[in-house]
Amino acid sequence: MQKIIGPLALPQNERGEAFAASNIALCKYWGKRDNELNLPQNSSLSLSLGHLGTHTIIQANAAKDEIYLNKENLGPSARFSSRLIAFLDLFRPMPDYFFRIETHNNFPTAAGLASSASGYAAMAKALNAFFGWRLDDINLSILARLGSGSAARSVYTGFVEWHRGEAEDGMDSYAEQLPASWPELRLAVLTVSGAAKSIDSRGGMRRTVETSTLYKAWPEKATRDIEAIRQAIREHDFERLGSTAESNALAMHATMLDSQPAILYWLPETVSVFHKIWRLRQEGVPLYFTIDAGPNVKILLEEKNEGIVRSEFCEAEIVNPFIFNRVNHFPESASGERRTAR
Ligand code: 2P0
Repeated sequence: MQKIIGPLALPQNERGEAFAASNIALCKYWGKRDNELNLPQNSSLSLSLGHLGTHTIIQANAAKDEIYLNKENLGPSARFSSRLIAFLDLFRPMPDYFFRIETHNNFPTAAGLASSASGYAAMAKALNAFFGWRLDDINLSILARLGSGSAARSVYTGFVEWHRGEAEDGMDSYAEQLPASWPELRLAVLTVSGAAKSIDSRGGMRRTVETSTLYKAWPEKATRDIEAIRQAIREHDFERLGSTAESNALAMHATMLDSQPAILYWLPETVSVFHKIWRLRQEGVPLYFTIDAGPNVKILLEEKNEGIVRSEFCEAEIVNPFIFNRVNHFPESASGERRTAR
């Protein structure tokens, strides 16, 4: 940590403010080689979720940390707060220094999007603005990773690769934006259930690494897939992109199913969506899916097929991952650190 921010010091500004977009991995991060530093077993590659993400404001506070999530004042014992407070402890200039955090997700929590990804990326950026560290994106990505692995990728927009790295201290495990744009690409977020998961990603990953015999094959599969996805992005080859992402997601879930006890995040409705996508594909509509540690499905599609997706999946929210340069994410908020909204 000190390698990045130097000795702990008081903030240079009255407040820090930032936005970070959520992301969905096309080649997944599943399994850690270091549970403290969130160092992954394999590199991963994601697509950002356009205007969907987290906006965070940090200020100093007297007496205690105060944390507001979507305008609700959470107590210190809430799970969200205790995890965030542990992260903030890394940056506290002295033990009796406290923060006031206001964080707001502009996507429904029930949508099953990874709020820790955009949440810790926005937090790292807001801390950077508050303390006046002037960190570059690579160092911000390392800080965000300490809060949540997938947050390393949410520091950026568009296509992002998080390098696994080799170093024990994690200084080479950070994300970078790929120099690529794909304006016709769309992602449809399909909420199957907003119910809480039986096991969170962190616990699910740990159990998979410790007990799944299939997991041995995962890092090699992910390495092959990430190369195929990079090539598909370079060539704008939608079928290759979609089929590799779908296969990668299914392989990740196969390792979960092979865990002891088995982990199954899917609901019957999830599987029905898979069948519907496969049927539509057989009928000539190029749609592919990916799915994280939950029951909700994300559909990869091209702009020309938006109409079909809207009529077949009327509850889907379609996002344009490359729209971030045209959207004012939080019109009600004051100006501040908005580097993702450039
Ligand atoms: C991903 N997921 O690549 C994978 C795919 C879920 C399935 O990253 O323990 O919340 O905070 O590092 O980042 C979710 O795990 O886990 C995740 P921690 P995180 O997006």
